[in-house]
Amino acid sequence: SFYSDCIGGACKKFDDNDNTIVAEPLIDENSFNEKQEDSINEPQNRGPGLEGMSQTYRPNTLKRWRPAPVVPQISGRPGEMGKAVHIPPEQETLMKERFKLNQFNLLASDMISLNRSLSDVRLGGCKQKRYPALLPTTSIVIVFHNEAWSTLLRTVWSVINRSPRPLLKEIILVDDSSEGVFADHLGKKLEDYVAKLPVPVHVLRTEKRSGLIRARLLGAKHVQGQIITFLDAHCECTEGWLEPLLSRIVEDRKTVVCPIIDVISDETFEYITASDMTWGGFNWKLNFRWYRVPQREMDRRKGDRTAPLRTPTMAGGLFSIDKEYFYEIGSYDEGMDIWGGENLEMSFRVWMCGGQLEIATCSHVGHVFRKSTPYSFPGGTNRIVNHNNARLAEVWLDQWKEFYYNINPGARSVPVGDISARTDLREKLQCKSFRWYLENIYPESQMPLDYYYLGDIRNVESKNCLDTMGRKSGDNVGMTYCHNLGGNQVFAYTKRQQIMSDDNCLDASSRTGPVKLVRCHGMGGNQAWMYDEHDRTIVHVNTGSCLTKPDNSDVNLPVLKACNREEGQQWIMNSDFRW
Ligand code: UD2
Ligand code: MN
Repeated sequence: SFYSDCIGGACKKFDDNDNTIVAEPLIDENSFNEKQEDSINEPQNRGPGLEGMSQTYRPNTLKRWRPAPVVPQISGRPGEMGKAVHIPPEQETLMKERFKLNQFNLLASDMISLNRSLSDVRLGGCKQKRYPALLPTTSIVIVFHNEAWSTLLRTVWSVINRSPRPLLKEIILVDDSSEGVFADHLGKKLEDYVAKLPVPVHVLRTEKRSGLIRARLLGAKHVQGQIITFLDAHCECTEGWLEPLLSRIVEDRKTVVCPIIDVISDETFEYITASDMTWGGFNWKLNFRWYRVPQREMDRRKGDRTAPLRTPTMAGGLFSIDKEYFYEIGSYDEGMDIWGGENLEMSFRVWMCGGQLEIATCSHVGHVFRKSTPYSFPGGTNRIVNHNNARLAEVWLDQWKEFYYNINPGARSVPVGDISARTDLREKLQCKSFRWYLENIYPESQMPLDYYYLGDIRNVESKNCLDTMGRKSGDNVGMTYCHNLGGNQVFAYTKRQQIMSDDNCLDASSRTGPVKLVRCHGMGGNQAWMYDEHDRTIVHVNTGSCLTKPDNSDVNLPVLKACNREEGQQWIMNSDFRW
């Protein structure tokens, strides 16, 4: 089973409850295996030295490394080997109370060892892989706002325990002005705690809440390693996670590499492996989404599932990047606040400006995906996310920004601020167009490369418009009065003869059947429609039937019928929007 929904943000339900409960986390400081350095066995997955790489990394800056030892299982502790933790019924009330603090099962997290063992989830082929004997060092940057102590420190411990020590320069924790109980827990005590760790760990604090983007920029400034690796504050790194990331960057320093992001259940903290057959995409609303890897990418990799996967976008939280390249390519947009948008912005920028974005399928890191956000978005969630997305749309999407604004008209009225520094950057780096990106990197995109029309679809007789009514794949498309606001009434008529709204396409499977919204498959079939501008008919190619206004106005469901040239089968696809 793998996680296939959008991550957070606009896909989350937001909860404005006050956090008033103090969690008492269980801390253990045991069992860092100091024997790592003087292990006598030659490492299994360390290959010969690295020839011809001195162009990018001077060999004397690279480190000889050995794989980190396997973290031993602490018997009797809950959650070992990534197993689920079940809370006894008598603690259910407490569990629910604590859940609200972080929007995950904090009680369960606090019961699990900070050093918990996980199983080796890699594909067999990954375990056989050899990596260069010399690799660059990395600094791990983890930003957080109101994070729980146990998840934050379990992230830190999993990095320490599962990274080859010579490659781990330091861990940089950036506290983005945590408040209340989180400020208490993570106040002075955090510095005290990390001072005892066997790896240099630095704690930085933002002066005021700055959001994850600017907090990461602060962390990056202090990085001393050659490669920056970003992680969220509720992750667990598994065996062999780091070598695939670093070795890809050594091969090509303009590569930005993500691990497979596995799922740590927000309910039980069970470690659930994600599919290596999904990659990152996005929809019209500019939500990051996982989609199935198309056959063409499997073919490029010659069917080898252990080979790095070129992904159109990244989820955003977990990736490695060469430090110099991070700045060369424009780090982040400092005008973005709190949360959201920076992941797609970086994805488009990297691809369009000469880099590449990959998922190293041999690297697995778990992450607690939450259904709603525990922290505040000062100024309003929609306002912030719309602001960030509008900035990226204005700078990178060219004409395709209209898909975003049409489906999410609220974003038009949010001020984007000054974007000149970012448009200058695009100019300076001589980045390619969004059309180039759609043609070469993401032809499967939900934003169609070629389309005839984007707007509402109006019936001549009833004067009503097609409307998705916000329904999901498999439901019938609806019809209602035309509101001229876009949103659920925006459709694109594409060169591939689809009539699409975001991820879904109009789809009919019989000559008199209902017309449904179905996930676009791009293969014609039941989703091919011919619009005749002269007759104004929308003909279903497979059946030859015509899209027809609903028979009866209380049903509001358009149907397919034999074509009859009447006005109920005439549609207008040229209305101008009035904003
Ligand atoms: C995903 C990414 C996240 C980020 C986000 C879009 C993964 C696994 N996660 O959302 O990294 O790219 O999409 O922006 O790919 N934080 C702060 N200050 C804030 C808000 C958040 O420091 O004002 C921290 C937060 O504590 C966490 C990190 O930023 O460590 C990411 O936030 P999240 O976990 O709420 O985001 P997530 O995983 O839903
Ligand atoms: Mn997260």
